[in-house]
Amino acid sequence: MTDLVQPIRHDWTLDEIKALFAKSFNDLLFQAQTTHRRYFDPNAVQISSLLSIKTGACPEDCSYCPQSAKYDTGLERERLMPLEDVRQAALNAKNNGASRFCMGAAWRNPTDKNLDKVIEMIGVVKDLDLETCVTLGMLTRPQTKKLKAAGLDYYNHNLDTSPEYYKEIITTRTYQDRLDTLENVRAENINVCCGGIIGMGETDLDRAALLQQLANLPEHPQSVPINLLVQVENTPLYGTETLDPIEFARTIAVARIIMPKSTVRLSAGRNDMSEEMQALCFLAGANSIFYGDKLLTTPNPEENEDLALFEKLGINASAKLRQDSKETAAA
Ligand code: SAM
Ligand code: DTB
Ligand code: SF4
Repeated sequence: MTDLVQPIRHDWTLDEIKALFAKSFNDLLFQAQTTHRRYFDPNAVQISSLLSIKTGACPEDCSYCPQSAKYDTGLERERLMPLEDVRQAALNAKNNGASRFCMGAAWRNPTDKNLDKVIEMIGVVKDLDLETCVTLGMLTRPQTKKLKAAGLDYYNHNLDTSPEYYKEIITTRTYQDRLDTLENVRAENINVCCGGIIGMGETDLDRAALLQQLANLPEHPQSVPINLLVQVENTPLYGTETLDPIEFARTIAVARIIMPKSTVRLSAGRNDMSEEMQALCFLAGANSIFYGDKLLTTPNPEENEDLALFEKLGINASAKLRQDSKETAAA
């Protein structure tokens, strides 16, 4: 192992992470790409499609989110989607080439009744031979047990930002609440999908501290979504100064270096990114995207644009990124 490729560690100090961010960009990208090639096929990118199964009217106050009931973003409040509509959306995603289907609900946490309905949805998606992921808010241990029994492959629950900046962004649940849910998911051996949002007006130090939190979890999340804030009118973060694209690429590179075996997803925000910037993010070690013309409520690039970009870059859409992973075991 060269010292460019770091072992799996859970004791990253903030100074070490800051030192990675401070490297010359070429050196940082070289290290990230070298790390990436140690564990992954460098030309394979996993693609997941998203569906909002319950949109809007969320009681939480996440200041980035168009689905919070506290902000008037013009979203219609919707009820939980009927099972047949979910099946149809998953079938479309599969026919378009997605390997994983992620369902999101605008809840603080699911009620047990709602969880049973989501479990039926997981069943119909699995019957289509797609990997399943859900993001439903906070979960108790009995709820994670039920999801495991239903065969759920991934649970998405983000830390969003650094512990320090967190209170500027959300007041209705704590950082510790998030860590507790992640622990419940891990305890059932469900793959963890956990990352954050950058471009929310946080400092360089906050970005380093978010990555430190992720890398120092007891296990690295199997999937790490790095979202660029999608600015939605009438949310408190609308009008935040936009993040320098080079800083975004650096964040992907540092995530790749310190969580070498995790899938790093270039997540929300691609609609505002040039092809060159996305190519830079793949070079920095991103190896997953959200695929399909809609995220949960906001636009994402059209499928044909993504396929054309993959073609130009010689990237293959692939469900299998590496041999030795818990992820492939779950697939
Ligand atoms: N309500 C559940 C929760 O918050 O855990 C699940 C759905 S929530 C929309 C899932 C994640 O989407 C959030 O944790 C956040 O990281 C991301 N997200 C929401 N709004 C976003 C935005 N405007 N830009 C980027 N990411 C966003
Ligand atoms: C994640 O990290 N990003 C996705 C997913 N997990 C559920 C959500 C992005 C949402 C962007 C804003 C919207 O479309 O509502
Ligand atoms: Fe609700 Fe999730 Fe949006 Fe926060 S991020 S307001 S919890 S839907």
